[in-house]
Amino acid sequence: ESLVVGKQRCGFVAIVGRPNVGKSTLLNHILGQKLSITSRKPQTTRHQVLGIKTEGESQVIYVDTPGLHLKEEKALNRYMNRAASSAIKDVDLVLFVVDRDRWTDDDELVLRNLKNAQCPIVLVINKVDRLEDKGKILPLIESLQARHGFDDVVPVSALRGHNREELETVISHFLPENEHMYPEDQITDRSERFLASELVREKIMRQLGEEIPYSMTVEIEEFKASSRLLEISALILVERDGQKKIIIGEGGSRLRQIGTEARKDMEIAFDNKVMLRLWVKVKSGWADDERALRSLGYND
Ligand code: GDP
Ligand code: K
Ligand code: MG
Repeated sequence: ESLVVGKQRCGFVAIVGRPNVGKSTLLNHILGQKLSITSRKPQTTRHQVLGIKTEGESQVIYVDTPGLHLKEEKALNRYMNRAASSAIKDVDLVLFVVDRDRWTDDDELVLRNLKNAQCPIVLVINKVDRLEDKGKILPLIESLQARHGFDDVVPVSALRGHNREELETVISHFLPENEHMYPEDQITDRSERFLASELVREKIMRQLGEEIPYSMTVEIEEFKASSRLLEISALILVERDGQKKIIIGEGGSRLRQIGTEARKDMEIAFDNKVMLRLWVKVKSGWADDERALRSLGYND
């Protein structure tokens, strides 16, 4: 009688692509939990987020990245580009996510950046649920393959879950033999404070979209657990007084709605009753001030 014990596999997988192709949606779907915030607004993801998934002998450590983008005037943009470029170093696999048949200059920029990657690259064609003509997918795959020679190509719908398991099977083939780095029930390297601030930021982005610039930020001032509930105070920092008024809304109605939605998500995420207080403050010019960015934790 012999006992066959599989060797553990563990590796880092970077999810890259221009803003809005569905990188964070894909990661959340793979993890089966909301970890990375998503919205229709580009640049919702501002920090590098690790998502960890362990299944049997394999552990995948995903790195969701802020999208690379062309404008570099502001310190915040420079930070985001640095984070996105460094994500493709020291990983075992890159998932290059594109949006079905829409190829843009930003995709081109990301592809150019990938020329420096030392690891295999899998092309993930997302949002296939929105392809009007499914017959277009094969010619698209062929033309992208001819230009780059990807190690594999997988069409998916991150939102509907279509082909997710196939993608995970492909990923597992690229994992090196390594011992697991995290306990099997851990899904992120981020703190609960960080997740709380991201949930508030997501509600604001979703409700206000274009009215609020991506330079808006959320700081958790208090995160206190008592026997019966979690008390969380969050400070929303904006650049101008007009933006503060928009977030607060008439008679505070908008802020209340943001608070209610964020609290519901926090109660699910933290499995606890939550009392959430929100404040809005104007901090002018912070997005262009490297020192202020560092004091808010944007240091890489
Ligand atoms: P990211 O900027 O690349 O992280 O993109 P997000 O994950 O934030 O997604 C951007 C938008 O695309 C959101 O409105 C998502 O709901 C939507 N989206 C993502 N994946 C899919 C998909 O497979 N199908 C459709 N129809 N929409 C998707
Ligand atoms: K987005
Ligand atoms: Mg994202």
